[in-house]
Amino acid sequence: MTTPQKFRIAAIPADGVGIEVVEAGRAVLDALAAASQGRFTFEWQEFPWGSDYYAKTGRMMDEDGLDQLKDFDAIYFGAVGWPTVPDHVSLWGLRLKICQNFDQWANVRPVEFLPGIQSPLRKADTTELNWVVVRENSEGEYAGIGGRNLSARPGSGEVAIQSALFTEYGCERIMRFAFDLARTRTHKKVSSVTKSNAQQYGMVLWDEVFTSVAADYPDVETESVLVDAMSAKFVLRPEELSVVVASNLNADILSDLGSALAGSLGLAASANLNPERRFPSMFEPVHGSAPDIAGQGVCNPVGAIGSAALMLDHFGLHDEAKAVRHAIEVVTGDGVRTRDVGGTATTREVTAAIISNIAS
Ligand code: GGG
Repeated sequence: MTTPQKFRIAAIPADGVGIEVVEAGRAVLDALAAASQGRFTFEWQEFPWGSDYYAKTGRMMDEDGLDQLKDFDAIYFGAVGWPTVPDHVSLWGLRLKICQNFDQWANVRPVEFLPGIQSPLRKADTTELNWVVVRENSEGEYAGIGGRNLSARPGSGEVAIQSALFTEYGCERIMRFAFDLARTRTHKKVSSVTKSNAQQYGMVLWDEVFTSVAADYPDVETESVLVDAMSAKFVLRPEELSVVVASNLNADILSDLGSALAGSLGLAASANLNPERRFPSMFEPVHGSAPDIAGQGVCNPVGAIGSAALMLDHFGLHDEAKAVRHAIEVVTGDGVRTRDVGGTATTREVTAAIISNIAS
C-alpha cells in the first residue's frame, strides 16, 4: 500500500455562522478522507481566533499567528465580524491580515446557479449560467493607505483620506491570472471592470495594463466595462459573462451581487490564492458572520462546502472536488435546502445529505 498523502489544514471558524459552516465543510472533507481507502488524510488544527478572542486578549489573532499558519497546506476560514468589535478592526486584524501577509493576491469567486434554487433573474432557465469574479486581493482600495484628523480644509471638520494603490505589477499579475483562467473555460472571455472615467490615475493604469496583457491573449475575447454598467449587466445580460476581473472593492461588491442573483449569499464559495505557493492559500465562503441567524443551526453550508471543493482542487484532488460539487447539485435539486433558499432543512441536514450523496 502506498503512503497516504497528508494535507495539513488550519481551521479558523472565527465569528458567528463561520463556526457552523466550518464544521460542515470539515465533516465533508473527513468523510471523503475516510472513503479514500488510505489515499489521503486531512490533519486539522483549529485556531480559536476571532471577535471572542479579541474580547479576551485585545487581538483578533495571536501576535505570532502568521508564523503559526505559514507551514500549513491550506487555511479553511469561516467568517469575520461581530457587533462587539468595530468591523474595520476585526477585518484588518484577521482576514485581511492573512490575505495580505500571505500574498493571496488572487481571490477567485465563482458565481454558480444551482438546480432547484430560485434566482431573482427574470430568466426561464438559469442553470446554464455561470461566471467567475476574479478579485485583485492585495492592493487597490484595500491598500490601507490614508489617515484621519488631517486639518487640510479649514471649516470642514475632521478630514479623512483613503487612498487606493494600483501598481503595474499588481494589475498585470491579476490580469494574467484572469486570462489564463479564461483559456480553461468554454467561453474564452475576460471582462475588465473599471471606473477610469472618474478615477483618473489608478483606474487608467488598470485599463492600460488590461489592454497590454490582452495583446498576449489574442484567442480570448475582451471587454472593458464601467463598474456601474457592469452591475446592470450582471442583472440584464449575465449570459455575456465568463471571467470578470476587478479591483479589490469593485470585485467584493460585484461578487455579492452575483451570489444574490444566484439565489443567496450563502451559496457562494471562494479561494484566496497565493498562486506561487510560497504561502498557504485560504478557502472561505463569500458570506460574513450573519449575527442575525448565528448559533441557530439554520445557515446555508453550501458556500463553505463549495470552498472546501476549491481547496480539494488546490490539493490536486480534482475527482473529489467534482464529486462534492455534483453532490451539492443533487441535494439542492432534491429540495434539501436551508431557509435562505426557500427550504426548511438545517445546516447539519444539508451537510449530511451532501455527504450521503458523495458516498452513493
Ligand atoms: N468569509 C468572508 C468574510 O468573513 N467576510 C467578512 C467581510 O466583512 N469581508 C469584507 C471584505 O473582505 O472585503
